[in-house]
Amino acid sequence: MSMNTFTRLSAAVALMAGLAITQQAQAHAHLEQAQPADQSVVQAPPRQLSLSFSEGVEPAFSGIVLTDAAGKSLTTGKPAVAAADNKQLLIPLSAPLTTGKYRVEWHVVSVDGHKTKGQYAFTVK
Ligand SMILES: [Cu+2]
Repeated sequence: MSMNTFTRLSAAVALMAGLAITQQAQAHAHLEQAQPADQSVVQAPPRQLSLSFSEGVEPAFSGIVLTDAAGKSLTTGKPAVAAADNKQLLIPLSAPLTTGKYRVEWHVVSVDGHKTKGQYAFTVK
């Protein structure tokens, strides 16, 4: 194999690897929208948290940790996906949230088996 062929082959392999990584990143479940939304201030305490992802998620392997301003984690209901949309993860709240700031740390496994996580915060007025 001449040096020139080797260089071109290496470039082609590097390009394909790059494309594969890009496609994989796009297939992961990213949080697109939340209700209550990130950095929002809601007047009425929400009855549930709704998280909309870019991909379908597996509710059995997905969930959140909800913490109050003092950093105490609160008990939440069992995560489920919306009946007509497995991209939407719903977490019922067992008790109404009192006034204050809350942090949501989420983790999901998308239908392709990839794990993603993140966090956001909202305030109940
Ligand atoms: Cu993925």
